[in-house]
Amino acid sequence: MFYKQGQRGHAHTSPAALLHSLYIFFFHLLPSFHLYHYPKSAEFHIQHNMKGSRFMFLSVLLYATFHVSSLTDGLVGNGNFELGPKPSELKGTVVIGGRHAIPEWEISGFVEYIKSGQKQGDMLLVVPEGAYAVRLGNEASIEQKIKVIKGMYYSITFMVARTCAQEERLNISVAPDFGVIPIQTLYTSSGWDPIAYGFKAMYDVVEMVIHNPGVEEDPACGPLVDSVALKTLYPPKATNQNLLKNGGFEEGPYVFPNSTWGVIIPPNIEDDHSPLPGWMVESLKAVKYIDSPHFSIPEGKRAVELVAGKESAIAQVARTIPGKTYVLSFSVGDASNSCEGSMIVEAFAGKDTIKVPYESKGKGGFKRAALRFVAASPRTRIMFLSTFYTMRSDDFSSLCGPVVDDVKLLSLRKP
Ligand SMILES: [Ca+2]
Ligand SMILES: [Ca+2]
Repeated sequence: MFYKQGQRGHAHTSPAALLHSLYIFFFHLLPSFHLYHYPKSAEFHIQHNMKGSRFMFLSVLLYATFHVSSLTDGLVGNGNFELGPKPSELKGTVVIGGRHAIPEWEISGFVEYIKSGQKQGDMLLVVPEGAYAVRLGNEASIEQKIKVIKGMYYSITFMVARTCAQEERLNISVAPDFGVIPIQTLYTSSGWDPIAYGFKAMYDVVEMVIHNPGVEEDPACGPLVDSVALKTLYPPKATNQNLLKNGGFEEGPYVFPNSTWGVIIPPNIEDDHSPLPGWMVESLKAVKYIDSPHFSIPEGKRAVELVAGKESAIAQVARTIPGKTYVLSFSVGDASNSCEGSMIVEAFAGKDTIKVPYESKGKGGFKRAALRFVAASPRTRIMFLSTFYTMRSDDFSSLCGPVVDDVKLLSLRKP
């Protein structure tokens, strides 16, 4: 079940091929138009200084083809909830205006529209983005239909905060998949965790539902949600340069450009629909996905930080040939986030293991390590975890840990 490379490869190449043929088509048909730049999501853009019917024709066609792309790699419609219900649709903070009271969303159940600075009891509610967010009471949900490309992989990133002491959970679903995300553990001292969820689009239009399955006595309990964003994933394949997929973690969920917290990849994620393509997050707790604008990264722009000791692990199952010798090499470092002390990363390849000590001064840096092993079966589980829990020296409420990046698995020709 861990190998669906054919599908993934297809999903990866077809939009690019389509873009390319459209580019060629328009380049020859309309030589005065310069398709000068491929932007982020679908890598496509046109100049805005055009006029006339040909431009209309072009834009209509492009809109029809690329509307989906314009929705990806960023907030979904009103994903930051800055557009709110009319005053008549609110009773205090409670949305009473029906299913469509919050623009772009469909809501049901006890949904509150929260303004930054509002108080709940003696707690001041902080909104992570802009001035507004929503709170989902017992059995409340928010839902949005999103145009996607059937067969493609996507990740959703959203900000969530719990409000009551009880264990809270969120059920996020994009039919037919769903995931229940525990939010009893906060990974950031801001109180808001950016959380990622991955899915494969089974339809051209999918319904993304964020639902609070909780049944608390206090209806005002229930998580706050803000900044819902979507990103297309291009799951990388294993190659003869690396038997692991996405070994550098460069392909992953949307990271809010202004967020200094990284993104939480929640636990119990299977390879098929991981927001971190190729990788599973095993055991009880999350790993953190970090980016180079805000953290020290050993290779490229992205890496993972093992923030929950032995309770969180990332893993991938690689195809191996029994009896053959392999080398698993990787970088261990720190994210330059005041995460100091003696760290140990444990790497596993099937039953073989290596412990890699790393002395972190919390200022960035990394070292390479390698584990040589003989494969015992056609599939070898590669796994990483941190031996210890670590806290940031500047913030004792934030978990942190060693960074793992640039993971390579190669077979040795001469064992
Ligand atoms: Ca907001
Ligand atoms: Ca990397």
